[in-house]
Amino acid sequence: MTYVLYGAPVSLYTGKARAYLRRQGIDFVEVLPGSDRYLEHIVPQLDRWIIPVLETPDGEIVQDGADIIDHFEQGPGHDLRAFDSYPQDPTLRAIAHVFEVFGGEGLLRPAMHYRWNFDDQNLDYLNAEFSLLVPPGSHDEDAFAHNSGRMRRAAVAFGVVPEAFETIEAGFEEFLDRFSEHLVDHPYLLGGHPTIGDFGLIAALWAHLYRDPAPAMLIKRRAPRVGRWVERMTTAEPYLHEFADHDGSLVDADALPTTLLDLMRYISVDYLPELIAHVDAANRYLAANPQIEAGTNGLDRPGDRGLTGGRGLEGRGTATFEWRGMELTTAVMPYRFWLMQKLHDDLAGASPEAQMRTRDVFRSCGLEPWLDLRTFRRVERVNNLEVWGPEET
Ligand SMILES: N[C@@H](CCC(=O)N[C@@H](CS)C(=O)NCC(=O)O)C(=O)O
Repeated sequence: MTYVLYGAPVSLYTGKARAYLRRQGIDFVEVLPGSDRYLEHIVPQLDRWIIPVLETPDGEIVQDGADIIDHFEQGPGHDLRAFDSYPQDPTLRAIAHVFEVFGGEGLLRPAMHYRWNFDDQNLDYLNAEFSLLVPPGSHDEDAFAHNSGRMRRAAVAFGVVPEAFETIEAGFEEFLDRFSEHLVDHPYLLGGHPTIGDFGLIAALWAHLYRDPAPAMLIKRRAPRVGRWVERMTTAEPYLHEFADHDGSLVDADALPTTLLDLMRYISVDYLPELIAHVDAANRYLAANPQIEAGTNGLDRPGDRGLTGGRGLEGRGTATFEWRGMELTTAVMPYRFWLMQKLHDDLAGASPEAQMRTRDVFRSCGLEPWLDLRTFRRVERVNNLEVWGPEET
């Protein structure tokens, strides 16, 4: 028996888990979510349709990209991986955590925009690719209309509205330029090997932005180095070329590359305002709903992932914030708090000196508030669902 990854080429979050397994040299096979095995064996255990899911050789089921990574980094698969994906240095580790959240969550806006608002270039491709999400033979126009309609509504919930299109594009081009600059001297975000920061970034950058026709062309034309990083992140063998002589070490936390600091500054503008607004909205919601029992998410359909359930912009579970000179309203996702807590927990375990140094770095990039954002109740994951923990005392 080997590991089985249930996922699909077109899925953003599958890409994170797949890149991790490949870079770490872990033996696995990928099985589609339209397969009998997924529908009859996995869905009943999770009580919802969601990818990625890892099935271990022991039959354990792990849902969620970050949990799949932690199965190897901190769990029973520890001996199988090739390198630490969490940097030992507390400052580098905190930075890696930021990019994990930004890559999977902050880059969702361009990922959804470039997928769903370029129909001339993308639609035939997406129609073909979406056939892999459903049981063989069941893909037709209606199935695609249904699934793509849901995804277009999800895009709106992430802030992809016509007034924002131009700003999303300008922002993503700036990101590509900054990341390209950084990749002149570094094969990966933090130096000689990938970290969870890279695995976060590859989520949006693989399935949507490097594979879908419209953004793929943009990356190839504007940012070939980013394209090569994507390829480097998605092969099993070393793919280093111009970095063949790199010693594989991570950057010096006391002398961080200015190109990395520039990327962090980018995140402070592009994503931090949203995260602050989401934490605020969640705290108001938690204050108004003290009846939610610890260990549950209080939703009618516990498998829903928005703060108040549902999938679209349904009024209550949203936050409105200033973003690049405009007002944006997006759906609040507790999953992001759970990822953010990992930074807080790790940093709390570091020495006072390391905490101070990290704070100085974050302050210099406008990211200091990230270190202090807390929801009144922690987000926990129980039975592969995000739930609220007890009230903090
Ligand atoms: N944070 C989650 C997110 C997973 C997720 O949103 N997966 C998408 C596909 S990329 C999905 O299964 N969506 C199903 C749906 O929305 O019904 C993870 O990494 O597992």
